[in-house]
Amino acid sequence: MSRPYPLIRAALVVLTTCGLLLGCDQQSSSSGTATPTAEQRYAHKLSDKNATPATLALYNSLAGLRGQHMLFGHEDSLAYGVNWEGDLDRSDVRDVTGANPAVYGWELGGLELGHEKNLDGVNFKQMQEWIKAGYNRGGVVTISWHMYSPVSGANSWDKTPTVHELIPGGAKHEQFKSYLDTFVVFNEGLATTDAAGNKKYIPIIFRPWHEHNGDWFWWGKGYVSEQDYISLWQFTVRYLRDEKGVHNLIYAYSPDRSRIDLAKFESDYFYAYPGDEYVDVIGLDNYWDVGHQANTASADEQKAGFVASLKGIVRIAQRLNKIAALTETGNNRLTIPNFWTERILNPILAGEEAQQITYLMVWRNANSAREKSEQFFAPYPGQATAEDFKTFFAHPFVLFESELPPLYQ
Ligand code: BMA
Repeated sequence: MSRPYPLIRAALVVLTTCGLLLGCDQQSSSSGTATPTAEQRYAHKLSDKNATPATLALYNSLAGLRGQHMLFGHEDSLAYGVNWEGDLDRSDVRDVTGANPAVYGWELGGLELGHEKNLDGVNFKQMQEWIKAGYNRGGVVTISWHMYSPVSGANSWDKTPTVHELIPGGAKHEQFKSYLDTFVVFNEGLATTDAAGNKKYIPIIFRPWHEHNGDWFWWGKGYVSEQDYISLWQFTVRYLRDEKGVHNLIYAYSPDRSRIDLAKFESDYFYAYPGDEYVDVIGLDNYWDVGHQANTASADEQKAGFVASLKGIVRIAQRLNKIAALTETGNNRLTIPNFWTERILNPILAGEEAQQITYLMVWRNANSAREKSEQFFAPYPGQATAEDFKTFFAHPFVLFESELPPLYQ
């Protein structure tokens, strides 16, 4: 397994403790040893040059684990499960394995309208508590946003062209800013103040405007020009970072695999890419290669496609000195026997490249009684893949929350 970066990072730490050698102006500790700044310590830079030390540390910690470990994540894991709702400290993932996921996905859709609950019925105040609890246990937080259209008022699956009105010069630009402001307030609500009066923000892998190469969201291909999508993304980053001073975000870009031709992976992947200065995580949403109902390819062909798509993002990430992640994946209702080992773990471990992804996250386990539909991507006790999921959990390559090293220092 190749692991170049931990060595580089260790070397940097050694080098940068020698203030005289580098002529840097870091502070000296009381023992006289120079303390490197976060910028000096880390090999991987974020698009936000003023990112908080904890945010930069998280990014570099994930980079440092590459090739050795991959974090497992689950959307809405603590909020509800297939057969339960209302427990404040429970997860289908933990019911099966005894451990929480390492990465917690949360979703903001509806926050922009002042709703108390998101579009899937998760109370935002409670979501903040779950975010804090997961972070305090050492977990990783990632947030997506199925934003309602400020033009039509309908949800994110509405096809009314909207983006052109949101970007600077657009008729709904001010309203869009007020939508983004709701996240600024939400983010403030996650912060704590230390004894010295300094605010501490929770690092968040922020994943806006996802699957934009698909045609199912109003920010998707067909309802927005490539340039306007890029403007939307860039404005989102500049507004949060530069105008609102939000410095705890790691920006994840996540096109959908189903709209990428593997024969021209890079050109398809970079459709409407906002630019290296606006993206930190080279992500991919890939349901297509792991048993999507519309994919008629054989299991072997799908596995090959899965690996090829992961290699594609890993190569891009390596070239750009960023990290790669499988930002969404999963087999809805888990109908494939031994899904976790045969369709996820073994293909990832088969070569050196795919195993450089830093995390993967499966989507939510909808509560069957409330939503009256079967939709789940992680097993629950008794589910057909539960035993196989335990094997996946037990593999040293895969990290759940209880197995995480410190990621924020
Ligand atoms: C989708 C489905 C929907 C849900 C949405 C936002 O993929 O899970 O049921 O409303 O994500 O979480």
